[in-house]
Amino acid sequence: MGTYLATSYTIRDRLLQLWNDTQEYYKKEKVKQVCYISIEFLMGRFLQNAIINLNLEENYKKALAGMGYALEEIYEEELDPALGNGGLGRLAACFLDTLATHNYPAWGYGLRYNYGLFKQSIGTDGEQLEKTDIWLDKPYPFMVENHFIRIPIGFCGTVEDYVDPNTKETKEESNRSIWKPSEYVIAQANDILIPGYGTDNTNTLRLWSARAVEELDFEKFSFGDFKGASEQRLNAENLTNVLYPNDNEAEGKELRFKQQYFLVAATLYDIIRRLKEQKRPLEELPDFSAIQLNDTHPTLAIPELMRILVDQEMIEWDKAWEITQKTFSYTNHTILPEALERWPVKLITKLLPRHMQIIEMINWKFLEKNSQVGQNNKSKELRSKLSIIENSWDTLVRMAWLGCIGSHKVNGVSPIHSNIIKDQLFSHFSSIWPKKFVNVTNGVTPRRWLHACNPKLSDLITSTLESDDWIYDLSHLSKLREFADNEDFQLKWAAIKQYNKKKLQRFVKEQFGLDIGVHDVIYDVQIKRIHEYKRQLMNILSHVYNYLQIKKMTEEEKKQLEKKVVIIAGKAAPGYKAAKMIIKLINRVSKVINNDPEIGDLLKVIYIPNYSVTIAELLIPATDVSEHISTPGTEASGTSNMKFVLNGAITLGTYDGANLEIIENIGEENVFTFGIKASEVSQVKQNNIEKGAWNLMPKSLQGVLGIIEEGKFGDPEEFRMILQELKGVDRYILGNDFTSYLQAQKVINETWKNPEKWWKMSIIGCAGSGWASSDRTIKDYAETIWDIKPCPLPKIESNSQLN
Ligand code: RUG
Repeated sequence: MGTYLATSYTIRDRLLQLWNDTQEYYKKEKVKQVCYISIEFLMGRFLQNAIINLNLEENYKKALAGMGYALEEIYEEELDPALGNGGLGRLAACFLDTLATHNYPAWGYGLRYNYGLFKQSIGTDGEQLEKTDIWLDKPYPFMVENHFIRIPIGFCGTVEDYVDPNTKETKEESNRSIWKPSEYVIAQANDILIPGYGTDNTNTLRLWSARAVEELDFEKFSFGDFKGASEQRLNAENLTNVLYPNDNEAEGKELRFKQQYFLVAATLYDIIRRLKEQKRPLEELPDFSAIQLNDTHPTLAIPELMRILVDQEMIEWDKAWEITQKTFSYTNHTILPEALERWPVKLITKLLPRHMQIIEMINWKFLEKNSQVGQNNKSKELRSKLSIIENSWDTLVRMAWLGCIGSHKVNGVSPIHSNIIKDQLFSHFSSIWPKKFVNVTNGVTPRRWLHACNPKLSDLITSTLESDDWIYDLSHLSKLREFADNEDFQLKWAAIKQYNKKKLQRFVKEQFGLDIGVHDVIYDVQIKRIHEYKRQLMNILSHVYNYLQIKKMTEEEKKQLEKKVVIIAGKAAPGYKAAKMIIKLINRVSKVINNDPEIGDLLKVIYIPNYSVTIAELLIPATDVSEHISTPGTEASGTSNMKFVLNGAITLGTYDGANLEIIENIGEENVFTFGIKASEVSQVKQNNIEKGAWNLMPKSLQGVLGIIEEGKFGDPEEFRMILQELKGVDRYILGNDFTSYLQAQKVINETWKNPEKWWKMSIIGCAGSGWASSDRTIKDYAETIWDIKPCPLPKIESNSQLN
């Protein structure tokens, strides 16, 4: 730990200087910035990223070797902060890397949770176990507490009429009121410095942590009430204690709501403070900063900004609304109904009484303008579709509606997803504002997801292209196409895959004591959150089927078979019963298959616990086939599909999310596709409901379910819920897609027998991944939504202090 800390502090020192220079320069230039608000930032390890971005890896290696240390081993000592659940938080982290790399003036704003996403282990019965991730237990050199930035955030209390100090009158038409919160919590800034690759520009990720207004109640303390004396502190700190462990599912807890408000209130205060520092009026906010709302979690920023403008800054409502809409834009990341946040009006009224009034006013004004008033049913129907407030089991505020209405642009994250939100989820809004809805396809940073995690492949690409420009502009990869058939190049390419597979092989041996082969074995990997729509269940059921087939084979037939190692990793939300059952089933199946001497090394199934960014960095470069098999229309984009294809894995995928972009860019002949299209899903679902999924299920799958019910993998009662779902309505249409999924696996096995074809597909995949860079994504946002421009720090100014 000591060497790791010492190394990290040297990097931090350098970053602090660059950061100071950058911030001063942005201020001087008065450039427009973007503020990216996200309740999650899944950053991954920092040290290697910073050393690489600052182009210091060789220097550090040499210097440390001189002292008897290996830099790679020092990297391994770093913890991996888990301040995110999955794709949404990791996307935000990729964006920060790109923004700094391309010199965009940018800020990330999030929460510094005391406990990250739970640590997952697997119990003796195959079940998921959860343990608190106390990541702040160890020093974390890359986060700096900024003592100058402490902001009081109010909650609850009352709302009073505004009285004009001159006329002593209240004016209803001013829409102005005074909120008097009854509780306060302090938001403390913690800054993580974000270095760009090959530039001095260093941006900020500001994470807020909660503190009490008064750390200790001295009166209580002096009367011996020690517990009571620190009660306020504990209550306040509780606010940013935990990251809610849900991915694609809304969490309806009061504390979560408070976290959301805490995040946006502190952030807006900070942005406006910086605007005022430049002595600029509030009317200039949209020219000072674009604010991107990463999903609906930060949409309370809309009524909060209205409150600041109208109640505090005395700006007239319509003008305030114009500023607000021009400032915000909102990204939708899901259409799954369970993930669309809706907060009870009662809860908002209790915690943020003034904000509830503002939301009602926004809604009223919007409906007045956009739905005909009248008593006929049609206009009532339209009003209820458009209304931010929904009357269902409770009176609820639809946060996605608020996001749409309060922003000038709304984007989805892949073409198919953006079309669904425009034509289905928000069709009523897109007919009012056709130009508001746009697509910005997700991307990943090539620095972390190829250059750093797969150094050998990175070197091969650089030497082949005779330039490392691709690290900065991924479209250069297209030149690799020329080498796709080249035998010598294919051999080098394949050798690197073998090297990465060996690394993974060693890990598997160390962690699980399991021997797996490398050379003639297909590594088939599915790593992502465990969710019914992502269909890990279909994956494991297919391998039960394959297992049963192998058991029936003669020794001769077995010799013809391709060997396969199936790897699955991912966490399930602790309250998500079906997902936890799927994990248990995977582990039970794995135990039976891996210990069956008749199977030997023909098939192995490995569940890797505690999936993280670091584990992904090990697995992705070692993968031959990567699975992205969600039900069409459910995965908004997916981003690991891009990381895999970039690293030469061939996609086994459905026609969903960004798989479609992969298909379009590299050609369907280079992807293993299967299953139906999104447009066919509703018909299949309807058939399942009408005829019963069991009756429509292929015999192959019925047989697999039968074996589970016979108790082959333990008491079938433990899997009752997922089995019943499959036999009943099968919402994610596993039954329908099972046969073509098995067929695609056959095609994979056949293709594997032809190495030239295999490596050609692999190389073409990488060559056709230029579009998958987050650099392209950010350029799209900057040009079509944020209207910001790069502002590179002049080299001489900053370096003069450093050299
Ligand atoms: O599930 C989506 C992924 O499809 C997507 O790639 C990612 C980034 O856009 O966001 C994921 N997501 C959506 N995570 N949480 C949500 C809903 O809040």
